[in-house]
Amino acid sequence: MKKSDVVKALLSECACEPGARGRAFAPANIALCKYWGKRDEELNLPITSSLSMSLGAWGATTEIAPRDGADRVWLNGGEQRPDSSFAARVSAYLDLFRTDHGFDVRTESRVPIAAGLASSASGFAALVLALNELYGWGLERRALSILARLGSGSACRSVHDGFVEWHAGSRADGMDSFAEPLARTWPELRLGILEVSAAEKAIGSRAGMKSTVATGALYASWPEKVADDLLEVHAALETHDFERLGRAAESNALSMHATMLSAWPPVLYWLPDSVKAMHAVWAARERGAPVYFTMDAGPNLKLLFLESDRSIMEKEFPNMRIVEPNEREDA
Ligand code: 2P0
Repeated sequence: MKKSDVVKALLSECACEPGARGRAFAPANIALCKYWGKRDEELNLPITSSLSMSLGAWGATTEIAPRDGADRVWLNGGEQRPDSSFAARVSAYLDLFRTDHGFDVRTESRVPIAAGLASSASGFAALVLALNELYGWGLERRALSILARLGSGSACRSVHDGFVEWHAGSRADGMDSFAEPLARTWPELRLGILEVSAAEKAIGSRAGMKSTVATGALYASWPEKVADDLLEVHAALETHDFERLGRAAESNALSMHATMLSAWPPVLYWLPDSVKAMHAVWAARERGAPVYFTMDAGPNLKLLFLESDRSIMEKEFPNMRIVEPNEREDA
């Protein structure tokens, strides 16, 4: 099945003619239980479910308008060359929706692109929400989540705020593979970004994932690990048990990286300073600071802690940037 078949099915009753412009914001998200591995690469259908937390005002705002001629794509005020990977990916995605015109697409992103800080997630989610405005589709979140997934898997979680679960689904057309927000909230939960490097990573997550699934000797154990961790995270969110949450998230992230290390050629996103930072987290925990980390397809650490421990954390990690997941900035 092709992406265009899914689009056709979801938009069969929607207008094809764009309005004057659409504009929307979508938050980045950090997975507490990770998505790593696809059962369908065309539709970005995952092998397992995953669970994330959206990052409030940290995300992308996208404005889109139709234009005559070729697409023009801007990122943070700078026009991107049409053959750049960013513009090419945006244009290829827009091919799914356009008739015979181009688009003017302007994205302002508050997250470093390609440094494992989920920039494609907020970018594609904001683009889909902006398209929904532009065309006046009036689609429900479930359909928007599916459309966002066609751009980037993790983007399907960024159409929601708060804690979000992406159901893996089992259908070949992916109509049961979408994200839903959880009813649970946890206003005291904080995320600290420990940036080790903002440089573009050597291997993209798409290629890293594919290679891990194809060759990772440990990958067979991953679905069971995710199933266990999802139960743990749900239970921890129900009872606001921070240590249970932190342990499940940290263990899930390290297990994901273990599957990558078992691939050939090996996939390793860590830099020496990433390992140093992990030891710093464990040392802080030994000293009694309730802090855990998670990591994505990049060298940076994301620390989980509670607002009540903010001053201890600021002392332990003076370079950390704190994200308040409940702070919201509307477009
Ligand atoms: C996640 N990551 O759950 C995991 C953890 C990275 C590590 O989702 O190929 O950019 O576009 O579906 O969504 C990054 O992968 O990959 C990702 P595609 P995506 O957040």
